[in-house]
Amino acid sequence: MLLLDKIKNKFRLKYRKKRWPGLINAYKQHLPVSSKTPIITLNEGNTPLILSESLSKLIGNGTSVYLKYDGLNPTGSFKDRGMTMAISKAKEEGSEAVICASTGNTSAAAAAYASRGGLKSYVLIPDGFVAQGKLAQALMYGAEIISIKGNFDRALEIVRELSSKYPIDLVNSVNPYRIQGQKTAAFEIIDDLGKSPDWLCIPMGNAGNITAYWLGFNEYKKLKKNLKLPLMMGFQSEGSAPLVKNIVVKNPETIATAIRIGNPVNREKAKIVKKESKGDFQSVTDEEIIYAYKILANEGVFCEPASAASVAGLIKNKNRIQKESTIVCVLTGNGLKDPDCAIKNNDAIFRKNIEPSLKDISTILGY
Ligand code: AN7
Repeated sequence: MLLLDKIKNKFRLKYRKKRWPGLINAYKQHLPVSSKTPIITLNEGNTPLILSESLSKLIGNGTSVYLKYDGLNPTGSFKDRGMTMAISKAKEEGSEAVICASTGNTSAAAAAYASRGGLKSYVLIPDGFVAQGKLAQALMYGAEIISIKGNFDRALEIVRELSSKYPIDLVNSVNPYRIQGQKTAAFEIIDDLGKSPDWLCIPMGNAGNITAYWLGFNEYKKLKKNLKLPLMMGFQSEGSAPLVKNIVVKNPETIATAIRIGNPVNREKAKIVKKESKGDFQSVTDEEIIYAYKILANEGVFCEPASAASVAGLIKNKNRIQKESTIVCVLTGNGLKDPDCAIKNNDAIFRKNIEPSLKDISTILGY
C-alpha cells in the first residue's frame, strides 16, 4: 500500500462512526431495561431519513418532505423496533415461547428475534392475505405458522385468549414493550432534524405505531426545551378504515394487506393521540396508495403498499399544508415484502421473449 493510501485509510477509520449497537443500547436510558436484561438485537434502528425531492416539489410552498425509511430494518419493517424490546423482556422474564397474530410483518420480526434469542415462536396468519416476502421470512426464521381461515382480527382474538391461558408471551402491540421499542423512531427523527416535524404522516392498522411515535415525541419534549410537537396524521385504507369511521369493520379489504385490520386494539390510545396532537385520521383509496407507491419508487424508494398510504394521505392534504412546513412520512415496510403487488402495479416497459441478437436489441433501444 502506498503511504498516502495508508494515511487516508487511518483517517477514514478514525472518523468513521462507531458501529451502531441497536436501538436498546443506543437509547437505553429511555427504555425499561436494566443490566439484567439480555439484549436480543439485530442492530435494528438508525434508519435513514431521506429528503424526497419529488414530494417536496409536488407539495410546493417551500415544504420539505422527509421519508423515515423503516423498511431498512433487519427484517424489513418497523416491527423490529418493538420486537427487540418484547423478546428481550420475554427472555428476561424466563419465557420460552412467544405468540402473535399477524398480517405478516409482526410474524417475520417475532420469528427472527425469537430465534435469535433461543425462544420458540408461534404465529397465526390470515390464510391467503400475507404478502409472499413476509411468509418466506416467517418460514425461514423458524416460526411455527398457523394459517387460519379467518382474518387478522379473529387471529388476534385467539392469540389473546391463548396467551392468557397458557405460558406463552403475546408479542402483538398490546404488549407494552413493543410500544417502548417503537417510540425510538421518534427520537431518531428529532436527533436527525434537530427539531420535530410539523406533521407526521403514518399508516394505521392496530394503531400501535402512531401511539409509539406520540409517546416518543412527548418524552423528548420533556427533555428538550422549546421542542414543538407534530400534528399526527394517521391514514387507513378506504376499505379498512375503522379508526376513520369510528366503527368496527367486519370484513376489511385493501390492497395494503399489512393494514387489513377491522378492529384495532389500540383504538382508544389512537383517539387520544389525534386529540392531543390536533391531528386527523383520514382514509385513502387503493388507487391513491398505488399512485403514491409509484411516485416513491420513481425516486428510488421502494416501500410496501401499506407504507405508501402515509404518502397518499400527504398528497391528499396538499392544500392544507402551511408554507415551509417540515413533514415526515413514515415508510413502515420494505417494498420487497410484497413482490406480487409490485409486479402487478407498475408502469415499466418490460419486453419479453426477445431474441438475444445485438441487432434486434439495438433496434428496440432506438439505435
Ligand atoms: C408495513 O404485521 O399489524 O398501526 O401484524 O406491517 O402499528 O398496527 C402490521 C402493521 C403499517 C400498521 N405498516 O401499524 C402485523 C401488522 C406496515 C405494517 C402497519 C403495519 P400499526
